[in-house]
This record gives sequence, C-alpha cells and structure tokens, in this order.
Amino acid sequence: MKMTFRWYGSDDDPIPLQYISQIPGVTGIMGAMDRFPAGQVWPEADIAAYVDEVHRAGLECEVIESVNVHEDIKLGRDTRDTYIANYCRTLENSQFSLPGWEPERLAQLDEVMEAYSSIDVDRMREHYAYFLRGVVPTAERVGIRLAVHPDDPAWPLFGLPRVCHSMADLDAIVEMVDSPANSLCVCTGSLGSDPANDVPAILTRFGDKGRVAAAHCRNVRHLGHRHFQEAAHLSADGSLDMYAIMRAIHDHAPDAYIRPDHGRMIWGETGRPGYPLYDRALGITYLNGLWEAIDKATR
Ligand SMILES: [Mn+2]
Repeated sequence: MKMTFRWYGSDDDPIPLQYISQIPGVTGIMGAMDRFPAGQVWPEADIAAYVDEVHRAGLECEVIESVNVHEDIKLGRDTRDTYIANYCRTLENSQFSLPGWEPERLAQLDEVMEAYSSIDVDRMREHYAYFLRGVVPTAERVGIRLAVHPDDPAWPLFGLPRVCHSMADLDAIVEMVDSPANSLCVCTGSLGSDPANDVPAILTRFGDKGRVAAAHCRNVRHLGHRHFQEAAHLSADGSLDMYAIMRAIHDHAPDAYIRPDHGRMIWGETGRPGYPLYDRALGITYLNGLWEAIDKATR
C-alpha cells in the first residue's frame, strides 16, 4: 500500500505541498489536473512541471486521476477515434498510472442529455470496450495502468446509462480487455453508497485477479433506499466497515495506491469542497493505524 493525497496543483489548490508532506505516512500525490477539458491532450510540459513541483516537495507522483473521457467516445460518434488518439497521446505524455464536470460540458447539458437518450447500457458497454481496445495497448506500451473510478453514487442517475457500480458491472469491465492495464480504482464511498455492494468482497475478488490498481478509502452513512450522507473516515462514523476494507486491501491488493477522500471542513478551514487538508489528514492517520494493526496481527 502506498498512501497518497489528491492535489490540484499550486494554481488551483489552496493546500501547500509542504503541508501535505507533513501528514504522517503520506509518501506521494494522486495528481489531479482538472483544468484540461475532456478530449484535450495534456501537454507534456504541464505534466512535467506538475510532477517536478511534487518531487521538489519530497513527494512521489506515480498516479494521475481524472483524465476524463470525452462524450463522443461514450456516445460512439464518428469523432471518437480522434479523442481516443488524444487520450493515447496524454498517456504517452504522462507516463503515469491513470483513472468529470467541465465548464463546457455544463454549458451543453441539455444537448448532452438529449444525445444520451438513444444510448442504453448495452450500447454504453460497447462504446466502453471500443475505447479500451483503443487505449489499453498504448497504456501497456508506456507502462501505465488505467484504473476506472466507479459511478458515484452507485445507481443510475437522470436516465443516463451508467455501467460501473456493481460487482457484475466491474466483472464486465475487467473482461472487456484482459490486461492489468485495464484495472479498477475501488472508491469505497462510491460503491459503498449502495448497501448491496459488499466493498471488502469487491476488493478481494478483483485484488485476487490483480486488477485493483488504486483505492479511494472513505466512509458513508446509509440513511435509507438510495439515500446516504458523506461521513468522516472512521467505521464508527458511517455504515462501512473500514477495518474490513483495509484488511481486504492488505490481504488481496497490497500494492494498491490508496488515498483518503471527501473530508469535512473543520477547524475553520475553507477550500475546495471535499478536499480539505485537516480532515483528510485525520483520515490518513486513522487508515495508517488500521494498516499497522492489520499488518502486525497477520504476520
Ligand atoms: Mn472516489
């Protein structure tokens, strides 16, 4: 397990890297650069500048999040091959492992919703497989593991075809292209928002297949059918068994990159919603405590 922290870059994130490097147990950043719209090639120079800055703070930068997939790929439009080629170029430019709402997508929301009216889950799976067949060979060649983030929350929304929120969905995805470069980012809060998803069992199943590349470790509290609240990380604060989750990672996906997620704003902190310093740092110390106890008890 490598403990990491999401950081948006010095222009877009109020948390200095020096503060992150002071969180006990954090060795690296799970990098996020949401200033690049979906479909655009991330310039090599921008990625290199981001990584260099992280390295200068004494942190590793081996994971990048949220290289978002353009709508035309999901919709299977004629232009998709251009965007798949752009995605491959971003992979080549980044040389990391990888896994959105951009302003231009929000502006076109009605149009996008209309376009999706003809796409059911089977079509979406076909388009997803086409995308994977287009990008996985490049990922393999440059030594990157793609890791898909599950739907959040774990059920259909707004009539859109969502194909990544259950054990069966994840089975279908890993089978689309049988390669470690087609892996999962198991977000415990996203999958765990549906009590029907047994998150430790998911980690165990796909960990044993070698397909858990990363995990977002957070808790949620179930309040009723398709009703939940974000919670602090501790098992006692929500409905997920964080011990069982960390145990499954320890025993079945020991090399996964993990990070805390969706912290609360506490102690007067203000910043990007869900991505504060203090509460995520508390989450890390808790997750590291679980890890030490599990590791020593299972030796
Ligand atoms: Mn997540």
